[in-house]
Amino acid sequence: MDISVVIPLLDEQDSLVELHDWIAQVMQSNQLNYEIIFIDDGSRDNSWSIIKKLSTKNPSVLGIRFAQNFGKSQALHAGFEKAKGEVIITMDGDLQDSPDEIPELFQLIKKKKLDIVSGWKKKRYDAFITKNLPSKLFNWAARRISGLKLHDFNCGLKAYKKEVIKNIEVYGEMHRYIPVLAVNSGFKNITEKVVIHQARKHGKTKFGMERFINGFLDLITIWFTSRFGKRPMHFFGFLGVLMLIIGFTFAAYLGIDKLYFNPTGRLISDRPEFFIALTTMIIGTQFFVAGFLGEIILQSRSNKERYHISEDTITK
Ligand SMILES: Nc1nc2c(ncn2[C@@H]2O[C@H](COP(=O)(O)OP(=O)(O)OP(=O)(O)O)[C@@H](O)[C@H]2O)c(=O)[nH]1
Ligand SMILES: [Mg+2]
Repeated sequence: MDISVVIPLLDEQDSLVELHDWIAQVMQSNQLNYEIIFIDDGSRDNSWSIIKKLSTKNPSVLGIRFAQNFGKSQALHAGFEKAKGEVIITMDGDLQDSPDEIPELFQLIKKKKLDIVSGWKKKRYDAFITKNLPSKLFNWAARRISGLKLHDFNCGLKAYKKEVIKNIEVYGEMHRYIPVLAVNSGFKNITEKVVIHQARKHGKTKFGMERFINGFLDLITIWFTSRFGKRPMHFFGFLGVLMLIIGFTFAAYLGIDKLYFNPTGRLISDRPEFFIALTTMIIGTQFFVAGFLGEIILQSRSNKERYHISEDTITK
């Protein structure tokens, strides 16, 4: 199997047949072995019955149906689990990504030995204020925080070498950051390719402005987990120690001052230093608790999740 096309979708009944026919035609004319995996994420329209019909007509069509809406990342994850192709291509189900890009993406991964090729909708057919401008800001922030120089994190059209998707866990709404997750697991050969983007023909958009806010929060999570995910105590312990040092310094100052220099002066509990000492010590302790909890959670995970072995490993 050369290619698995993974298509997560929600309520895209009007696009599916055209999308399927187009992909099938591209695959045939390029003589590629393929499968199409549609993941219907709890659609309330006729998407699922259309997928069923397509799969009886074409044996290369598979369908996964979620019992309710679980989100695009979960859909991608389910599709990745099933995918058998050497190269996995994800695309949107709304015909905005062009299947004509598939052969070139496939060649890039195969010939140039790349891990990921990420699509870049350089010329977009979307509203400027509500979509393009926030998207530019978002991508700028994502580049700064992740250190990965991609122009278009949100693009649904991406191609992966099989090992990549079998080695990373997409969860929550992390589908935007699969390349970042991949880099964090040691897949460094990532590039981007300008892809054709088309205006939405049928149906309506599923993501509003909240995607940029959620996307930004996810970015902070990614930053944190990539740096300290495997050693939470180094992060929380550092902050905890800092807080406790501040707290103990103030407490010692108050005690020495009271005992030796100012025994008849103001009550300790009347002085602002007392409250600084108190709060920083409490916060410091909480940081430590957070660190310990993090370490305990980490211990309970299997060792397999902690590293990924490169293909170059010597086995005899
Ligand atoms: N599995 C799954 N797929 C979804 C969900 N929401 C959207 N999608 C799919 O993700 C793709 C992108 O969603 P769109 O709403 O088209 O987002 P967009 O392309 O940025 O927005 P438009 O330009 O307005 O189309 C489409 O194929 C949707 O069907 C969801 O909750 N679960
Ligand atoms: Mg779309």
